[in-house]
Amino acid sequence: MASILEKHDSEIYELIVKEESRQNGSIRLIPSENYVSKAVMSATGSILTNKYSEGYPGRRYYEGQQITDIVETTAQERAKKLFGVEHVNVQPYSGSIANLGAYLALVEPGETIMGLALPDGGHLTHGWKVSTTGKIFNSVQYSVNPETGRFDFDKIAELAKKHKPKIIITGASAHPREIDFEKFGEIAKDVGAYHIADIAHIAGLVAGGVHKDPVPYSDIVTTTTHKTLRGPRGAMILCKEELAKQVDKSIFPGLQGGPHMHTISAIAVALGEASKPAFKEYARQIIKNAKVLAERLLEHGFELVSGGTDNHLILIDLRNKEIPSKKLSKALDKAKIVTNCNSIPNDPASPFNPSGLRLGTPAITTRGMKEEQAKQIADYINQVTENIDNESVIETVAKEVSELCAQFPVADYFVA
Ligand code: DSN
Repeated sequence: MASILEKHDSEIYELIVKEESRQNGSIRLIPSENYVSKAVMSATGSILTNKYSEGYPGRRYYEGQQITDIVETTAQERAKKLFGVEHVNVQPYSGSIANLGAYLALVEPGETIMGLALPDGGHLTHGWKVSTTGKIFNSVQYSVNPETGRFDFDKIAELAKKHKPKIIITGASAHPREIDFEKFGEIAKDVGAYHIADIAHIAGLVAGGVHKDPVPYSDIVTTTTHKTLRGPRGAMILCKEELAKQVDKSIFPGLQGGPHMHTISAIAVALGEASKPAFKEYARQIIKNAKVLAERLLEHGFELVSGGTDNHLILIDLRNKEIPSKKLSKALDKAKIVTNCNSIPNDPASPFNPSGLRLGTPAITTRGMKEEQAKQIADYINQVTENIDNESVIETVAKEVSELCAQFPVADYFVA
């Protein structure tokens, strides 16, 4: 496939090869990123991209659905089994659409929803003011305790009682601790709200049995498929049978046209991979690596939001280091360590140059790195931080990172 692209469009081919080399030659710590298997990549790039399939299996608007119906049903069945749910919609193009679709399946625009504020680790689509979800709904935002970085359930319950939201959204993009979906479920029940759990970041941890399961405590679960779950860029909505019709209608025809069958087939492949015992081990190792990375960073004097991690993610509070996070993330990028700046709870700084740096271990764990390498990575991060203006130290770290990456090769998934 690669050689066809090389002959047909060498400009794009070369860019993809360069990006592959960048991904393989760097320590990728952005917690929402991963490396998919060759099999997932192959399904994503398959001829299924040629097909339109508006509707759902057995009820399509165009003909020629003999195979696509089976592909979609297979993805649904695998997801139902893996997450133990009654109904799954595998069509959302992204997590943002999955979330909007889930809200609109349950409530009308103008009604009240309540989600975690973006600077406190929430997601734009949990009702943050610049997102459509913060504009078309009456959005109330809850926070974490800025001192502890943890949820204060009494305060959240009080806020829910005051505003009586129709939906409470849980889940996060930058929360380093296990989320107690049961407690959130109780708060929602007490005020008569639906509980939607967005498990985009932790879906692989839930599937691997190393994070509390949201399914028994929520009405709808949304997730992307490409983070810890290690599938293609896509999303799913999981729910009880009684909500199936309204969820499906909300996605198609409510928000989308034809589903992306190539993506859906790759989701099926990823779900198959996630149901294997090796995936459970992968999920366990993600957390072990994150814990060691966090402990070593603490030893180097870094402050971490909530003091550590229970999951795949670490949020460094850089204020004591007095280094702008953008400066550090750029220096780390030069050293081939790829992270992202992130707001921290109660952040005094701007969202484009906030006070936090977000790290995660899903991608390094996929390439086989373990505790020893996680510790070494913390040492590199410290070395760059301590020598932020010293180009030669940064170059030395970059060389060492290249050598480390060479010892943990990523499967040659494109240039085959
Ligand atoms: N952009 C994703 C992340 O990095 O967490 C969330 O959608």
